[in-house]
Amino acid sequence: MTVPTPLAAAPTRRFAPARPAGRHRPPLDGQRITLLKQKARFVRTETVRLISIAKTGHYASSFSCAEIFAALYYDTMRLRDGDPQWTERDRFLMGKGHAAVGLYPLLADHGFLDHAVLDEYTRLGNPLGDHPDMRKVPGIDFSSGSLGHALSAGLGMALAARVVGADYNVFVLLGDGEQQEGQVWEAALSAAHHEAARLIAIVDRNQYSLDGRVEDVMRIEPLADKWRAFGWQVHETDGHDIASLASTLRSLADDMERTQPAILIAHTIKGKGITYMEKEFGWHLGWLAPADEAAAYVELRSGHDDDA
Ligand SMILES: Cc1ncc(C[n+]2csc(CCOP(=O)(O)OP(=O)(O)O)c2C)c(N)n1
Ligand SMILES: [Mg+2]
Repeated sequence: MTVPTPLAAAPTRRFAPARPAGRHRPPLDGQRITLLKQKARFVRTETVRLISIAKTGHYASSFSCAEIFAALYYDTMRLRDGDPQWTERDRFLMGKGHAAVGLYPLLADHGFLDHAVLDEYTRLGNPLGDHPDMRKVPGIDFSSGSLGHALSAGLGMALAARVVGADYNVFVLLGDGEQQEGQVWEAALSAAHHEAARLIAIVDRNQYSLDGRVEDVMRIEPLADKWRAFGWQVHETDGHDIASLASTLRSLADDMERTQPAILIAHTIKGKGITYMEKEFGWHLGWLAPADEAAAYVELRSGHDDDA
């Protein structure tokens, strides 16, 4: 006889109240898109600025998900400025924690931490490290850096919401190289089994990991089919097309009928925004000398990153 666990016995919809007012958003019109593009550019310029303080960092990994960060933090997620512990907030976990340098400026922008803290990025005693620490940084929901764990942790948070009757969404950003971690697939199985519909994963499908093309290191395609076979609802979009990204994320966040977890495969370019970094895996970790840094600002501000 099969004895259902309390979680398995709890269909998601029974625990999903109507979306409260906190999730009303303005129309996704030209003005809104312009704002989101500006925020993505802010992620890139701040990434350059902070890495110049640390003198090493993950430019390319942050650049590929700049639009994803912008869409989540300025359009999709339910957040309350200045209140990083708000219990009703949507959660965000980064499997690819090494790109946290691009996220910290957004946390400061939302009043979760003081802007001055950014200016001391990675210095001794500063809470902001190359990888995010939930015990030190307000607004970080999960400490990451060791690839592969965030989806399992996010699933736990999604199931916890069901138990307490909360309706927050849990977003988990995964790298495409991170898809090679076995733990990701245990979480995938488990989330589908438990019908964790409020769990929304996003894959930054930038084609590269640390030391080469993902397909050369260890093949992950056909990726969408794999997730579908694991019982997930799968979507794909251009991860630099902010309008498409934001509208897809809105529909995933607001879909109260879905009974499966959902995943958005966002096709991106590693290093997007600085021509010589694009698709060049050598820039996974690096440092721009001052003259190159000045040129990087010029290129980023010229709108090269804005052409999606
Ligand atoms: C468990 C684990 N193994 C290895 C590493 C070293 N590492 C750091 S980043 C990285 C590549 C990640 O590639 P991907 O997930 O595609 O991220 P992105 O391209 O967005 O930087 C690796 C292997 C790690 N952080 N954790
Ligand atoms: Mg990658």
